[in-house]
Amino acid sequence: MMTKKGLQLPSDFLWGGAIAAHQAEGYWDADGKGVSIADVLTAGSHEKPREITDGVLPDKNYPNHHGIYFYKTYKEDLALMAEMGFKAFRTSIAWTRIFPNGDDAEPNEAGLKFYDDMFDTMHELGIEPVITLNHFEMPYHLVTAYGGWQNRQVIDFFEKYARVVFERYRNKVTYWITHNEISNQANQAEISGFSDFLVWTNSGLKFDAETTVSERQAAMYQAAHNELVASARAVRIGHEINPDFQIGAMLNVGSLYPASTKPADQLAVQKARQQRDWFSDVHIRGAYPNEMEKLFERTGWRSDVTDQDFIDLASGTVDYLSISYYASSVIRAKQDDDSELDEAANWETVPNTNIKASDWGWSIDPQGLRYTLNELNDLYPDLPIMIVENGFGAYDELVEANGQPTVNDDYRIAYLAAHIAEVEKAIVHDGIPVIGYLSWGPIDIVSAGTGEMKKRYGYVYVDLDDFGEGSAKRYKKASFKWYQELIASGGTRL
Ligand code: BGP
Repeated sequence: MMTKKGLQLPSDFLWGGAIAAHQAEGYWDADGKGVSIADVLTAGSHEKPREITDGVLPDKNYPNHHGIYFYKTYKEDLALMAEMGFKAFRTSIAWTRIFPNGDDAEPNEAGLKFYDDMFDTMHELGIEPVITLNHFEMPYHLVTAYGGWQNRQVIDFFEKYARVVFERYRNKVTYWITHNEISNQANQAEISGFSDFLVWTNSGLKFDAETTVSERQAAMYQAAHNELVASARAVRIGHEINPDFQIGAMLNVGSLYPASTKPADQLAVQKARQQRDWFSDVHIRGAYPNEMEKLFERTGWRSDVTDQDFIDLASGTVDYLSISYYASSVIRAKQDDDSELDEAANWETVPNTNIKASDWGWSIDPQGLRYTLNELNDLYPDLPIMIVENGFGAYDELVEANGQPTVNDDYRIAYLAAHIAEVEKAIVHDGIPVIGYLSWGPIDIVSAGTGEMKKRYGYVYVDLDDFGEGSAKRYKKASFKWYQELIASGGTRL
């Protein structure tokens, strides 16, 4: 335990944690809730990707159906967060609790009431809600009947949903996020082994073996465009409903390094960065950057646009940028000479031999977080940044200590302490306006990527296995006390 003098953060710094409705709530069909795109995902594992099924089949295992039963336990769970001293807690509204099919004429009152009660509980506990509108939770019906986000009618359904919840919670929620990790979709085909999963969770798009790369790209960029227009319209409406709303964009931003000093690798990493940053450019500057317009001119990949779309994008810019940061990547040019290849696709990731990785292969790079915060601040100098996801997914072993079950999760404390130290340097030394740090999964939840329960991030252990079997009891891990003391010390007691 070290105390760092001089790294005192602002007293209104938002310490806390973040989850998503579909990974925690369970009760997937209770009180009028409809089926979401997360509800049709089977459990996977480290080795086996989650399967996207055609609706909910009786013979399959769907981990999002149980989550950690947060729908019924949120009061006790939030009390544990308050005990750690949380100033803020991020979760999402499950879109399907409000509009079960997405295109319903009227919202579901039982769903609205549930979040009323949850936000009231947070305020009673002195916790500021940070609320995501769309965290991999699109109504499944919008996929089967409309084709997901590639259909611009979905923009209208999202706008209606946003308006309903903004009006309902106008005095209960100040911090909003439109889409979770919007950057994790387009152009992922080339770089990520689980891109089918990301394209599904972000856009509701599913491709078969016959779909060509070009067809995939066209569908993904069109879907991303529609999501961005929907976000911008929601931001504008939100500000009309309550000018004090702080509405943010949310991007996954791993830091990106070139594999070598070869010029082709520099160009490759630059192109990879442009692929990452255009989403934030549209959200923050209200327009696509040049290189993306050129890409679309060359390829026709974003074909369904209207003049009004560009007016909407320009008039619905966000108040802050929120990010998830877990790991960094090393980028290498596939070919030194890219003349035979679109340069935007001439890159791939390679392992970083200088740093260690988690059991799931996610590199551990705390300095990369400071590096990335600096990059973002260079791009968007005055914009507040909220870190809304960072954490260490690990296998935990429940042991007895002083007659109580617990987990000695020193590895998690080490990861978090190292990352928070870099955040503090970014604030105090580099002058970057980081306004909050919400660690991912402060209570164990179902992993989004694999559907496993055993990939745990929490300060609180939840006694459930991958199949939802177990007592569901909550136990404090060693990291619980550590985070509690860290928050109480204003971030100095790392
Ligand atoms: C982000 C998602 C979260 C979360 C996190 C950790 O991409 O926004 O929903 O789950 O990653 O990923 P995983 O659960 O796969 O470990």
